Amino acid sequence: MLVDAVRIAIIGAGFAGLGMAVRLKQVGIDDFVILERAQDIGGTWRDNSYPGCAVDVQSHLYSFSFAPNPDWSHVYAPQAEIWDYIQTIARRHAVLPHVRFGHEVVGGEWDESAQHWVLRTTKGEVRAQFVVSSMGPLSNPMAPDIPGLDTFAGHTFHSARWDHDHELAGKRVGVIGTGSSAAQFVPEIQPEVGRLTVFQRTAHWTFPRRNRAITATERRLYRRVPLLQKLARARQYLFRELIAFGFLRNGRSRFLEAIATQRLRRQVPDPELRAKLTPDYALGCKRIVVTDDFHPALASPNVDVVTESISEVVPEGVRTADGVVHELDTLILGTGFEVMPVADPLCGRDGVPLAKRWAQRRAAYLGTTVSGYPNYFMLVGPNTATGHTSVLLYAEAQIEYVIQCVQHLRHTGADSLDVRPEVQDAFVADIRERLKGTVWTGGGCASWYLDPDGGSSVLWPGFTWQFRAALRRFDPADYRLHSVATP
Ligand code: N01
Repeated sequence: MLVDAVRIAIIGAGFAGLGMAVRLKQVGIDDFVILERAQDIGGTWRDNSYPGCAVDVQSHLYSFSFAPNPDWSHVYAPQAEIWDYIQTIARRHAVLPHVRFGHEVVGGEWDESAQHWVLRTTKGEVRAQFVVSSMGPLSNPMAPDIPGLDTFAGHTFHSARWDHDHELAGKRVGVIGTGSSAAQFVPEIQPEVGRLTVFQRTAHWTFPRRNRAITATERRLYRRVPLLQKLARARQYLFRELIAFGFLRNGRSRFLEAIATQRLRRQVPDPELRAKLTPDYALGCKRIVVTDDFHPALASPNVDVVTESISEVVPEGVRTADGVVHELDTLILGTGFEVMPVADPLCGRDGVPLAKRWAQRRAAYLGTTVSGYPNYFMLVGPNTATGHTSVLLYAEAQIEYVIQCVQHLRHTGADSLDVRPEVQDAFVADIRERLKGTVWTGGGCASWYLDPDGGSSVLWPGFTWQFRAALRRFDPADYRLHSVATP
């Protein structure tokens, strides 16, 4: 069995993992590998290629501050361009030679005596002093738990694994789900399909997107005067931080809801359909769908929005609770993803896999380190998202924190650090307390943000600047340091 011994093993060559690699290179750390299960880099921006796939946070903000791109074609760049950006920065910073493709991490243990991780991958063993897990918070598509799904006689696929060889023109197409993904691909396929049946379990609040092309003059200016691009990014950042004000208190954002309701009235003239599309919970409770064309597409003559709950899938199509069978040729699942690190297979000091430890609720210190898992870091781990802004703001803060940890061990000569359990517990208790006063836990909705007990181990209950401030300075007092010589 192949044994690779490195200082740092990064799991996942998606946006965050590659960002980590670029920053390691920039600070002069070269002794690392990126273990990637697929045959190409890009993570979610490689896998999600459905029609209309694009970012719903402005691209100047949805990119790394240390790798600005003055050439974004649109305010909200399409998937191909984001994937290209990821590939460009990976090439420019020479991180591709570090990527081990086809290496899926299937398990791993912390070796206490040697003070390093032993990772088991599908291509052999990798030993590393540090592990940075950047497996993506939403990387594994989730099929809905609907009886009979595999009995469907037509063709089925998930939005995150779009079947581009499957012809939709003129077909009877069903879509399950009305979240951010469906809101992007439904307007694209609606004009071409014969009949579109959209199964909606919960109405989502939407918000204007107003995408536009960035002119050649603007791009030239951004190239010549980088400060202008920084200012554009700062403006977008501040605007999104303002939105967070509404989410951090448990009340209704009447102003934003009024904007969304007015728009729905303009876009959907039919009162019956409008009633179906009007949410009955506070805006922000579920992730807001940023779109201008989803509701107009649903109001098109060849579309039915079905709100009866689905009872089963049958060979002919989908049967709803009222007994109606909606006959279909193709069924597209826009049903979202497994949430976060439940997939993480590494075992800590006590031999318990993280996935098992977190079966009920995920817990980490600063969303980044986990007590009992020495030298283990997560990017976009628990409580590192707010849904209103760029997740890369969180990832970048974590990347810098990881670098500080690695450098601290080098300076002190210690081999490992492990967050003190009492520090982690106090942090998690504080997060839980602060979440109680937010729209996410009190806004009257069910969402993938929530844990079974009604709390959330996904969301950060504050502004992004608070998260960044919390991670700005690594405090050794939060950790126990070990070395082989002095256990
Ligand atoms: O998934 P979702 P998504 N029966 O989980 C429904 C990111 N993203 O792929 O609301 C019937 O939001 C479910 O219904 P309900 C972004 O973070 C980003 O759309 O649970 N329906 C819902 O309508 C986003 O939040 C971009 O009642 C079922 C839908 O399926 C995240 O990815 C673009 C069901 C799932 O919505 C996920 O978005 C796209 C069932 N059994 C996505 N199970 C950007 O632009 C689920 N549903 C960055």
